[in-house]
Amino acid sequence: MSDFQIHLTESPRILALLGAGLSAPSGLPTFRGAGGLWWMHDAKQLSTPQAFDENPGLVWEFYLERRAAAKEARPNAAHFALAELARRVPEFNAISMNIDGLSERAGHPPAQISFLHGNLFSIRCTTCPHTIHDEAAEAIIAALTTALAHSSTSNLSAASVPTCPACHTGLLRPGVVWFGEALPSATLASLYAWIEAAPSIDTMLVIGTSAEVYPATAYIEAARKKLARVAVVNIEQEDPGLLGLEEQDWYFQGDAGDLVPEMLK
Ligand code: BJW
Repeated sequence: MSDFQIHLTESPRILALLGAGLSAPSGLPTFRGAGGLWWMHDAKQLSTPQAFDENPGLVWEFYLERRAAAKEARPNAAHFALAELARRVPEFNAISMNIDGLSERAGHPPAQISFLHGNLFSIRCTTCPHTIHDEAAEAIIAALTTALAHSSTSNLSAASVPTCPACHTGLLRPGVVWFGEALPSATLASLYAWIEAAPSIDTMLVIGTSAEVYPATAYIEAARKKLARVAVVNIEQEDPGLLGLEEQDWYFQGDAGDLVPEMLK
C-alpha cells in the first residue's frame, strides 16, 4: 500500500476505470458473480436490444427496480475519495461504466468523468434520437410504476410501454448502452483526445470491474501503452479478468469502500 501511495503522489496524470464493484458497498448488485441474477433472469441477458424487442415490459421492470434502488442508495467512501482526488489532481480522468448516478452525487467534477454506458435516469427512443431527462422522465417512470402496480399479471405488459412523443413510432427505453450497441461517440472522442494528448499516464486505477466488457476494458491497455502502472481493486482474491498484471502493478483485494479511501488519502 505505501509503495502505491508514494507512486500516486508522484503521478501527475491518472486514469481510472470504474465498474459495478465501486457501487457494491452502496448496496447495488453487480452484474457478474453474486447478485448477477434478477428474478431468475441473468442481468446480462436483459441488457440487450433483443431482450427489449422480445419483452419490453420485463426489461423496463428490471430498470425500474434498479432505478429505485439507485435513488435509495448513497454514494460510498470510494465515490467521495475519487471525487476528492479529481479536485486535487487536475489531470485525473475517470471512465465509468456505471449508470447509477452515485459518482455524480458524490460531487465528482463532470469534466473529469466520462460515462460510457449511459444513465439510469434518462429515457430515449428506440428509433429516433429523442432523449428525455429530469421531470419529464420522472413522469414516465411514475406512469410505468403505476401500470406495474395495477397489472393483473404482476408483470408490466408491452402495451404499457409508452411510445416516443417526438416520432410517435418507437417505444421509449432506458437511456443506457446495451450489448451490441455503440457507445456515445462524443464521449469516446474526448477520451481518445485526452489519452492521445497525454505524454504519459502515470497510474491506471481499475476499480470494481470484471474487466470483461469492451471497449471499456481496452482503456487499461491504452494506459499501459502510455507507461501506466496499474492498480486493481477487487473483492475477488485473484485478477478477475484478463488484465495481464505485471510485476510493477498492484492488486488490492477487498471492498472498494474500504480500500479506495485508504489508497487515495
Ligand atoms: C467488488 C466489490 C466490492 C464486487 N469492492 N470490488 C471485443 C472483444 C470481445 C467482445 C467485444 C469486443 N468489442 C465489443 C464486444 C462485444 C461486447 C462485449 O464486451 N462483450 C464481452 C462480454 C465479451 N461489447 C459491446 O457490445 C459494447 N458495444 C460495442 O462494442 O459496440 C460496437 C459498435 C460500434 C458501432 C456500432 C454498433 C456497435 C457495449 C457494451 C455495453 C455494456 N452494457 C452493460 C449494461 C449497461 C446498462 C446497465 O447497467 O444495465 O454495462 S453490460 C454490464 O457490464 C454493464 C456494466 O457496465 C458492464 C461491465 O460490468 P462491470 O462493471 O465490470 O461489472 P461486473 O459485475 O462484471 O464486475 C463487478 C466486479 O466488481 C467483479 O469483478 C467483482 O468481483 C467486483 N466487486 N463487489 C470491489 N465491494
